[in-house]
Amino acid sequence: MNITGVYLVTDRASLSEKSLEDVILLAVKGGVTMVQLREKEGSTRFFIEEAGRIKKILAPYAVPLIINDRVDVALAVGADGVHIGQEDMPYPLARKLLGPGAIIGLSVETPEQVEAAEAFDVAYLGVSAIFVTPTKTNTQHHWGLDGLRKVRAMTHHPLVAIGGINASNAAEVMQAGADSLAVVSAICSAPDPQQAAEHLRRIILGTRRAYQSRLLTP
Ligand code: TZP
Ligand code: MG
Repeated sequence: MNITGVYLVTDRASLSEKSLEDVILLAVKGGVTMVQLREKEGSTRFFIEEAGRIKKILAPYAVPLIINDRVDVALAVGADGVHIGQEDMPYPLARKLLGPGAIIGLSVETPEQVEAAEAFDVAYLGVSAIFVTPTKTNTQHHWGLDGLRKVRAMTHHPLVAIGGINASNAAEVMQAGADSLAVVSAICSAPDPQQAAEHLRRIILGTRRAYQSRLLTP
């Protein structure tokens, strides 16, 4: 699994006037490569129904659907994977239940957690949170760009950076070692989610091109 590009993480509270389904469709048209459905409130029944609707929206674009926290919901709808935190189901159990083909991402908030994740065959580490963000106020630790560089040096797992990322800092987060940028408000709250996704995608492509030309320059 190639973990690169713009990764949309959903949050109903961050929506302005568009529905979540509309925002997801526009974001995917703008080039988002992964979508994580994150429903912190509401019933299990609603989560499953919503996940089924979003799976249908994503299918024609071959964009994977990742379920936040809930392995049961991922299994129920046949999602592509789950994103788990340090207080969710332990990684080995999630892998056992979902099987070898599932995309499983794991949040890391401390260097010790990065080290412990070396034993796991995760698809990516969610480096959380890079910056302070009003979208999630209970984040304990902020890695900053230096912290992200340290994580990059500690692990070979692909890194998805999350927390306070937007078009104004996306390039420096990529340069600090992220493979993918996960955003909530930069897309969910944008007046034009498609344009917002396109803008982030272009920034990521730009940093990759700069990196490749450095590699090719003798
Ligand atoms: N996990 C760590 S920070 C965060 C999550 C879900 C919220 C990121 O939101 P935003 O709006 O992209 O800063
Ligand atoms: Mg969680």
